[in-house]
This record gives sequence, C-alpha cells and structure tokens, in this order.
Amino acid sequence: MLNGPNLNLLGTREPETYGTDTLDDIVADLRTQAADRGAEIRDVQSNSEGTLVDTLHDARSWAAGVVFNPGAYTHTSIALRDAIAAVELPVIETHLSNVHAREEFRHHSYLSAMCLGVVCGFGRDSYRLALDALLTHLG
Ligand code: CA2
Repeated sequence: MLNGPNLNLLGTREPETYGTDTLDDIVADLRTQAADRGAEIRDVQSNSEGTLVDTLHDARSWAAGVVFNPGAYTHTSIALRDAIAAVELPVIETHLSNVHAREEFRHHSYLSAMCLGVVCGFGRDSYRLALDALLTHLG
C-alpha cells in the first residue's frame, strides 16, 4: 500500500473531502482484510516523488501488487507513470474522493493507463475495494 503527498495529514484537515479517519486507521483495516485472505500488507507514505518511484522499484523484489494513492502526483507525474510501467506489477490507482466530480485539473491522471484499474470516490472504502480487486486478480 503506497500513499503519496499530504496523505499523512488524513483525519486532521478537510474532513468534508477526505473523511475523519487517519491513514493509520485505514492501514490497520487493510492489514486485517489482507490477513483474512492470507496476504500481508506493507505500507509506505511519502511526500516525495522520488521516494515513491524508489519504493515502486523496490517493490519488484517483494510485492505481488500495489494499492496506490498517488495524491496530487496523479495529475502531474510522468516519472510515476514510467515507474508503474517499468515495474510490471499490478497497480490499482486509488482515491478517497471522486476526482471526476472535483476541479477539472483532477480529471486527468497520468497514471491510470498504466494501472490494472482505478477506484475513486468511496472514502476509506476505496482502499478496501482496491485491495479486494487486487487480491481477486492475484487469485
Ligand atoms: O482523493 C484522493 O485520494 C486524492 O488522491 C487526494 C489528493 C488529491 O490531490 C487528489 O486529487 C485526490 C490530496 C491528498 C491531500 O490529503 C489531505 C488530507 C488531509 C488534509 C489535507 C489534505
């Protein structure tokens, strides 16, 4: 589970958009969900684009797939697009908010075309749905 910039602030600001749960709450949920299906979650949050690229590269050596909320880098980052394409892991782009119901600059993702799928708009449940889809895909 990989989370991008500002998602460390979840639960502290903008609850009307991003909910009141902290990232730790969401990670704890996902760990339980994964364990129930015999999988293990490792989680990384970074505000730095380069660290997110490095983490994707590193994931090749141990991960079967990635639930990835790239935050605002979704709408700006060719480097992350190239990293997702390069690692050849199934990546599910995941957003708390419905980016298509927000400002126009959030409607475009540089990453979606390189991902197995996209889940957005369901708050913390977006992560749950993304993990369910990833585990089902992995069998
Ligand atoms: O809806 C999502 O999950 C987003 O990836 C969140 C990003 C935004 O730039 C994307 O367009 C959609 C922003 C994350 C900011 O997180 C905050 C959390 C609490 C308080 C302030 C920001």
